[in-house]
Order: sequence, then C-alpha cells, then structure tokens
Amino acid sequence: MKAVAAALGLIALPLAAAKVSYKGYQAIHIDTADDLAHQGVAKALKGLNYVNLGCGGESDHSGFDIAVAPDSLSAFKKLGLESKIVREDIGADIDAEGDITPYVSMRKDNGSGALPDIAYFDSYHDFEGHLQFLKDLSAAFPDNSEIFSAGDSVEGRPLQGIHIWGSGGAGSKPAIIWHATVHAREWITAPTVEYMAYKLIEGYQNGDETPKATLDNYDFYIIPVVNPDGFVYTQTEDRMWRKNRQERDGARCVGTDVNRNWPHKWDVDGGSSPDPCAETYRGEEPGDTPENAALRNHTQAVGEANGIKFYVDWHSFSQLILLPYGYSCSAEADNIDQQMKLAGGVAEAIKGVNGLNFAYGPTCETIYQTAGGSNDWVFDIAGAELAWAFELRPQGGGSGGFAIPPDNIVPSGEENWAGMLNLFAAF
Ligand code: 0X9
Ligand code: ZN
Repeated sequence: MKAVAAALGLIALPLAAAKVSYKGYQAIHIDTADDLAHQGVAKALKGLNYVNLGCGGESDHSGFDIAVAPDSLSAFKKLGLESKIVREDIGADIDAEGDITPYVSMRKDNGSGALPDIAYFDSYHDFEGHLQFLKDLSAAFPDNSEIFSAGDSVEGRPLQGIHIWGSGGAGSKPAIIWHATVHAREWITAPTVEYMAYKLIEGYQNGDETPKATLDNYDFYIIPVVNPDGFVYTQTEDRMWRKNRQERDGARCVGTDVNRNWPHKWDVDGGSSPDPCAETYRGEEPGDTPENAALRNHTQAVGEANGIKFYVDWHSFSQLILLPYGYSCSAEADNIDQQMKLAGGVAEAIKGVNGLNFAYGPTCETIYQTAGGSNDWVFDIAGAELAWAFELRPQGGGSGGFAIPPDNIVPSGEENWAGMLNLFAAF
C-alpha cells in the first residue's frame, strides 16, 4: 500500500538502506599541494579505510579532503600528516539530505502549457524522477523544446537531455550545452541545471528580456545526469561513488572517471590515473566509456551544425568557475582574457544573490591539473568559444561537501541563474 501511495507521488519513501554506511566517518582536510591520485600521500594512507573527496580548500583550494572511517581514525592520526578535521560525521550529513521523494508528474494541472510544480526543488529525486521532470518541462513548452538522448550508459540508461530553442526554430542557432552529474555523488548539480532550465522557459514565456533574447539567439542542450549508472549507484549502494560503473578485464575495481576520459591530451602526465582503482582513472583508451562516446558525439554534431557558444560541465563542490586549460598550467587559451572578464562578471552576479564567493581562473592553476577533462576537449576539439566547469556550493567539506541539505537546491539554482543571466547579457 505504501509503495502504491509512493508511486502515485503521495508520500515519500525513505531512501533504501544504503549498503555503505558513512556513520561516524570524519571529513579530514590534508594540507598539501599534492593530488591524492598520484602522489606520496596515497601511499601513506594505504591500508586505511577512507574515501577520496577531492579538492577541498576552504579559502585557497589547497590540499584535498578524505572521509576516514571510524575504525581507521586512530591509524590516520598516527601518520602525523598536516591535516584538520573539517566535518565530524558524514553519515549525519547524508541523513540530513532527507528522503528521496518520488516525482510523478507534479504538474500544476494536467493540461499542456503548465510548468511543473516548483516543489520539485524541495527535495532530491531518483533517476526516474529526473527523467520525468524533464519530460514535464518539455510538455510545458511543446513548440520550443524536445527531449533527446545523447546515447546510453554502460548499464543501458539514457543520457537524457532537453533541447530548447527560440523563434528561429529547432537547431538553427549556435549551442549552449550544459552537462551535470558526470561525478555521481555531486547531487546538487542536476537540480541546479534543472532549475535554470525551468527559469529559462518561464522567463521566455513571460517575455523577460534576457531569457527571450538568449533563447532566440541560441539553442540550449541540457543533460542533468550524464552519468546515470553512477547516480543510481549513489542512491542504492554508496552515496560517495564518483565514477561510472564500467567493468574492465583483469581489473579488481569498477568505474572510470568520465571526466578524465575525453580523447584530447588524455594521458598528459599528472592529470589522471592509469590505475582502475583510482578515483581519477582515465580508462584504457581515450574516449572508451559509453558515456563519453555519447556526450562527445552529441557535442560534436551540435558543434558542426551551428557552432558552440558556451559549454558548462557542472560539478560540486568548492565554489569555483574553471576555464581552459586543465591539462597544463602553462598552456593558455587564446581568448583567456575575454573568458576571465566574463567569469568575473558571473562571480559577481552569483555573489549578489546569497553572498557566496566563487573563485575563477584556468582549471589547472585554480583547482589542479586535469587531463582528459571535458572543457579542454570542448574548447580545442569542438571549438566552443567558452568552455567552463563550475564547482557549485558549498565552499568546503566543512559545510557538508557533496551531501548538503535539499534546502540548498533553490538558492543554488537562483545564484547560478543570476550568474548565467549576467553572462548572457554580456554575450
Ligand atoms: O576533478 C574534476 O574532475 C573536477 N573537480 S571535482 O571535485 N568535481 O571532481 C574538476 C574538473 C574541472 N575540469 C574539467 N571539467 N575539465
Ligand atoms: Zn566533479
């Protein structure tokens, strides 16, 4: 009965007990310029029960955070690394994310033309809910949008997106492409881009100046969950899963980092890992994940048709706007001055909403070296004018990191939408 009621969207079922419990795991910031993937610190941590949480400097983005299991805390302390506890109990943060609310067409009415209920953004949702929300969004703007799939994941799930266009008709203008949730645990990213898609359509329908002008001049392609298998896995098995769910012959570990798999500067030393057990495992060959193939082919096709004005790969967390390049700290994008100027305007607009600081700059200098990352490929190979990655709220692991309460969703959507409006007005 409860299941039936839940299926009808009447009640929220608690998230099925995750197999991995993070109860009592401490988030610890290790103060070092090294990236855990390929430096000595990883060796020191060998044998400990911990998860790599990636970059997490509160103010200068130095070092990285790990989540250490209760049974490894004393062994960790004995290592004597320069470090500090930034969060006492990740299990409690995961509990505070609340129930995964089933979403079944929360349309304001069942007639065409009505936008979905904004209450969708009050909680986190399962993969099916994300698929349905996007369909409802498209149904509210039937003459100017369509649902598409860029291709299928390893386990056969669609990389579903919404294509939205303006007065010129479908596919007639340069593209704005947004990808989110390539890293499965970065939950805030999908609802943030969905919120912005909602605002774009709402603004266009209301005749608001910037959404109207932008949509009349650009075709939007927005894919909120580009790593669906990983995302489902974070809800059923392990909240802190990052990679896709691809198995490899002879490898003991599962998963490739799809954001180290793009076939451009793919194995530049220091920007990824050849180890299938690493969180930044690049794959065996450039572009050998089904997810990357799908995203690459879609991006290439759209780029060849009308060009790409602006690409964003939405990540969390750290509050950053990252520009090309990731693969090298000495390579410089030819239009870097223009990109920096625009990013500065976006950061200021974001700050104006809820006061949050987003730092910005070339990826390699601002966060760390990344090889085979999306924005380098989209900039150099697909020829986008602007190819960025965002790291959304919070600023550090001390504020919850990947697991933040759902009342962050609307503020995250609002601040980034203000950032986007600032950018669109500057195009
Ligand atoms: O390491 C990453 O892939 C991103 N940081 S995260 O903590 N979300 O994992 C940074 C990626 C920035 N660059 C590209 N998208 N290429
Ligand atoms: Zn990420």
